[in-house]
Amino acid sequence: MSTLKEKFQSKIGPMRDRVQKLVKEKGEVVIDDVTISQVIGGMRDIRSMWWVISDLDPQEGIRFRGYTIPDLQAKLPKAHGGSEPMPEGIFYFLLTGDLPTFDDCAAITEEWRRRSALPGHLLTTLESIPTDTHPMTQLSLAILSLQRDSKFAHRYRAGMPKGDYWDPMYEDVMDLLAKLPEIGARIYRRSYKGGHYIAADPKLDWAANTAHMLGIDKSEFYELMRLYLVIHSDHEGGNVSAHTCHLVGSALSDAFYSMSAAMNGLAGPLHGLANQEVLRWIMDVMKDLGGVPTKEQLHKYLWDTLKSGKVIPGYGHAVLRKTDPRYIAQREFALKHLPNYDMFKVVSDIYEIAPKILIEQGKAKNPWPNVDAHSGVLLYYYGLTEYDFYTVLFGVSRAMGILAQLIWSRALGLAIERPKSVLIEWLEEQAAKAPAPAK
Ligand code: AMX
Repeated sequence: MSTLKEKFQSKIGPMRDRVQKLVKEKGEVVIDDVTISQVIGGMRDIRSMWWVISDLDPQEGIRFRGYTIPDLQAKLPKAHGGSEPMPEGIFYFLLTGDLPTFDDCAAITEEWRRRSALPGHLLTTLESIPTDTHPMTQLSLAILSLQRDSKFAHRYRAGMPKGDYWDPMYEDVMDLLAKLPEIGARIYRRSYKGGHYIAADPKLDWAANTAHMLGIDKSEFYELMRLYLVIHSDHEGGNVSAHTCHLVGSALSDAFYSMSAAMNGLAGPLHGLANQEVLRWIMDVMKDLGGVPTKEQLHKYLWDTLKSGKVIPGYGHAVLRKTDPRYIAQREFALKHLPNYDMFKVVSDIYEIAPKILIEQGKAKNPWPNVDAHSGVLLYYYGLTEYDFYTVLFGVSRAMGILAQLIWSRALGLAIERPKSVLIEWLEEQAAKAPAPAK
């Protein structure tokens, strides 16, 4: 058994005890009220899901098991010669709650390398998809095709006690994470590089190998991939991709069904696809205005975007009410590595102007940028210019968080999700019964 698996197993018992005690002794404690607006408005902010591995504060942003992004940039192991944290480390940390050593990370790199070979039926599936199909559709189909080999599904069919569910789930998750970089790179190379694939380099870590198989062998881009794959990994449980994975998995669908479904949600323009939309919008700005616009031109362009009924992509958030720390981490990377890049200047100018305009417009509850407002410019700078592909990289990273949670969900025997839906007549009845508001 691998060290990571043993370490995880040692955490299950204490957490099961903690949950059982809480439910047995305090299960009836009321923790939230729900309004009609929340029911109609996307269930916003209703506290109704337990997430083990991260928590999102509206003001300060994401904390991964209590640690901020700068904390983790300082504490997680770095690849030799690098200064950004390794994704192997965030996965270890999210799953176990313990900070890994460099050797722990290296063991995961090696384990994922061993599990990384793509089966023939996945390659056949990919080859059957027209290359102009959106990369996210290709990703979802590729992941789903791996379901054939799910260890969880096979063990469940053979009959397995509930207490063992976590074990084959862990195995499936490790298989899937190991294969995702090559799946992503294949989608990229077949869609944009004529199907000329690049073999993995066994000497490289998971993130650097992703960069290498995409065809960008620059140490700075390796560093960007490490940072990118760490910061996109998890954003608590209520966002569309995380919640989808959680919901589908709650029916005891395996990791491949759950992850493929999650990617279909990530592909929405209000969620992960926003990173592609940001780049497309910036390219339009620079094309329409003949290069880097003046601030006055940008001001007008932003208003024109809003007046045409579109959103400003990369701005706003369902939970956050401040600039996303994932944006800040990427901005710092840009200030260090590409401070004079024209497109970075446009991104910075938008950061200066867009919040004021959104505040003036008065609709968006959060006028500040989210993670997607900055990721595209970094990828573009290093030569990854095909922005329709960007959400695939988001998905490769997001897999680490939502699949770590999925293992926990099976380890804890969490129930099938089944919230109660209601009819408009019932809501109107509740409204009629409520006391009139004080004048
Ligand atoms: N530009 C223009 N209008 C915006 C806006 C933006 N960036 N963000 C919010 N609004 C509007 C909403 O469309 C809504 O308008 P409506 O009343 O006419 O329907 C109003 O402001 C209130 O919305 P909200 O409560 O502030 O946001 P929300 O929780 O409903 O939605 C989000 C959040 C992210 C979907 C929204 O801010 C948005 O569409 N942003 C642009 C797309 C984007 O960047 N998505 C990525 C989010 C991060 C991620 O998941 N990867």
